[in-house]
Amino acid sequence: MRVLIVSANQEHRPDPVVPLGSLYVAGAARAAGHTVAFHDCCFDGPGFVEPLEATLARVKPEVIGLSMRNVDDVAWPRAHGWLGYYTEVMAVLRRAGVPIVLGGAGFTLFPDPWLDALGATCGVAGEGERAFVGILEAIGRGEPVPRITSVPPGRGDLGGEPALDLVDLARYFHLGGAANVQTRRGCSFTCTYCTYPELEGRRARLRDPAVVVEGMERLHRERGIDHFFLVDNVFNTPRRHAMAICTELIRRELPVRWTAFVSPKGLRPDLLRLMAKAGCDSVELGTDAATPATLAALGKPFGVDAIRAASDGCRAAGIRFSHALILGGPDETPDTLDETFRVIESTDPTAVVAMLGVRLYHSTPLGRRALAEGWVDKIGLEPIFYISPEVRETLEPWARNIMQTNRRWYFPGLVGERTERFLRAVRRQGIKGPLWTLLGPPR
Ligand code: B12
Ligand code: SF4
Repeated sequence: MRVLIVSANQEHRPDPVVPLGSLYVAGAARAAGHTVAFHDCCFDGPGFVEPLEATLARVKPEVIGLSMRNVDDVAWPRAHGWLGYYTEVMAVLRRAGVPIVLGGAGFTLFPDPWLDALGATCGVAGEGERAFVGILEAIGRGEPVPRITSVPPGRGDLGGEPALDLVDLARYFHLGGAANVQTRRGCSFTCTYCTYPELEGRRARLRDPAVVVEGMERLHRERGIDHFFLVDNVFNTPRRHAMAICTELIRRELPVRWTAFVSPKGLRPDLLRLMAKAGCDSVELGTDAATPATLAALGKPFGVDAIRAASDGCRAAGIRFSHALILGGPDETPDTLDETFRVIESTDPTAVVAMLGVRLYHSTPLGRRALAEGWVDKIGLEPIFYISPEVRETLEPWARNIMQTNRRWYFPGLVGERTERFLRAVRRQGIKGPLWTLLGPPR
């Protein structure tokens, strides 16, 4: 069957990111014997219609898969949603007159609302590799397909390879500063606002370290990629897997740098040293909050001591680190905001990336509580944020004040066009790795 997969994502903040998920799905469809073409809208901007029409005319697909990574930018108060844009993409795709299958993380979080809004044939909620191939087979046999194929979290197929040859990886590397790699899926923690367990399941599922590192080595050898972003939700759990990945990188003496998300929980100095030896030069700590009250309200599995220890461990290992924070959530008060600032500053991070308010999803404990207790009437495609009543009026001015006086504090919801232009210009100079490494004072 002739299949076209369209990656709609056009978000360039903080960087354009390789559409890894849809490439896994494309790889699975190709491995199942289908002829797969890929159309990437990422760099087409508002003029995306013409190139998309040209691809439809050239490929003449029998089935289209539309990948929807982002619903919005989760960046209050700016908070930009993508519903209008996806509607325009669908209007073009519909003209092909063939079945359209929706998928991706953004779709998985709101399958019914998306299908209602966009009127596609059907969608896959969850990991798409096996489910998409199943849908192609059913369509090929002329059988009806369910409106939503739900893949239970954690039950996807981790065996395949992403079809990286179908995208312009060099352009992503140049403008985004990294290529993506996934070494595992799943998270067993229970942070109250987080969608990751719904997207990836609660049990860690591991890729073979030798296969992961071999893929990195190939990209380095054949395409000169020397910086990777590990998209694993928490790289340092399970610890033995993280160590196995590092050991394999060291064994192959791969001269690459990489960045990963890590949790302060159990981030021990020996692992950090091994990560540094294996090429890790920066980590994003999923700190979220830094007072006992707000850490508890977000369900974080660690305390302030762990935040300090993790920060010290990064510094000792020579790894630059940022704290990712979510400010203004449950139990936030003016005092906890100030305390968070003090604690975070005392760890002397390279940078702080702080979201304001908590984007609500109906599948998370916090979203369910918000609906049950009447904090909000509805959670849907237009981003809606929980902000603690005690800081509702003061959160934004508090953050603006910090932004003006502290270079290393970065608020995606507030950042101005000037800073963004600067960061884009820096990227074009060939700087690799996450841009937050450039925010703080020179070291
Ligand atoms: C790593 C990551 C990042 C990294 C990316 C680094 C990089 N170089 O790639 C960074 C930190 C930069 C980042 C930034 C952002 N991110 Co992010 N990110 C993630 C994360 C943890 C993993 C994404 C990933 O690569 N997954 C691996 C692939 C294999 O999985 P997948 O894409 O989901 O694909 C599978 C399925 O979705 C499905 N599928 C995908 N496409 C298709 C197509 C079809 C047809 C079918 C059937 C199925 C299908 O099958 C795939 C394989 O199983 C997810 C959360 C998560 N756990 O998924 C959030 C997530 C995708 N990000 C999110 C957001 C919002 C953002 C930002 C907008 C935040 C911000 N303001 O900075 C930016 C946008 C960046 C951009 N340019 O798009 C949201 C999107 C939901 C939403 N509210 O919109 C998520 C879901 C997190 C969340 N809040 O719940 N992100
Ligand atoms: S915030 Fe991080 S540690 Fe917590 S559930 Fe989500 S992915 Fe897991």
